[in-house]
Amino acid sequence: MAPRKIIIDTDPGQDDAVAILLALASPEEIEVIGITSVAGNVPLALTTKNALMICELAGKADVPVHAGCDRPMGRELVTAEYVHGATGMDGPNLPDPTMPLQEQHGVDFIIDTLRSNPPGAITLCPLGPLTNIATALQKAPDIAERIQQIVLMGGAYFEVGNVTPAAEFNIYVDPQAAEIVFKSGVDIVVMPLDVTHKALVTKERNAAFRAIGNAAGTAVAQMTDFFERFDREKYGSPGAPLHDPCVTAYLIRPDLFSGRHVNVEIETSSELTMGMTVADWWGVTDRSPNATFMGSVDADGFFALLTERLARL
Ligand SMILES: [Ca+2]
Repeated sequence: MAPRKIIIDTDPGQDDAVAILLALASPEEIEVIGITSVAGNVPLALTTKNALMICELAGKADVPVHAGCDRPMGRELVTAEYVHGATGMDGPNLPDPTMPLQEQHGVDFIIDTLRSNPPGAITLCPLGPLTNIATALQKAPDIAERIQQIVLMGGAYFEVGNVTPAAEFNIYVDPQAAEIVFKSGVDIVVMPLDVTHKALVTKERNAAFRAIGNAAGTAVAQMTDFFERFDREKYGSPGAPLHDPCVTAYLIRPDLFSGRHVNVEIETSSELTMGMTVADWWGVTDRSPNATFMGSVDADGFFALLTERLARL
């Protein structure tokens, strides 16, 4: 089978970095035709720089990287340096990137790529706030039916919020964008906190990354060393969740994940629950299902896949 063509839309972010490395290490299953950056974990200038650094770390300086939107559609930008550090990717000491940033805006790259490929050929993989994807859908509504699938990290239901009591960070930062995406009619797969909080980097799993011995494995171990202190303190969990790599792992091994095809609506008006993903898990409404909302992951299988693939870089 030909590899799946994807655009990764991202706000790196240590866990974004791991997600991108996994994709770039898996050319049999995934062809990364471009990366678009968005403001989220840190401001756009930093997420863009980090995206370039990750490509170079993977030895893939030929992947086109495009800078996208620098702020949410309807709100002030909220960032998360308290989780990811001042650079957004604290931990390893990576060199400044030398590969070029593409001139074209990320949103236009998404639109042009979808229009110039056959319908159903391109999957979008958003790992941050949905600003670029929603802006593209708004600017070029014709692209919706050309998107094969959107596989995204965002939201939460049983785990509820990580940035407010009700909302997960990516959706909270740009709820208006999320609403546009979830109402787009595109086939959507969601990796919420319900899944990602089951993908914890324990000491043993991080030791396995370190033991790979290549630059990518070492950098991933150092990133995890940095951000796990936050989750240990906050949740008392045995390690940090690896949120975004669930998206790229799904493209390689969908069998590792299970969930339900349900209706998901985004709260955009209540300050108290702004950005909440209201997932009709129990089917208590007659609202039409619009997303496959994942609920669990085979964590051992997930980490075995990650370790095996990072060793290829
Ligand atoms: Ca992210």
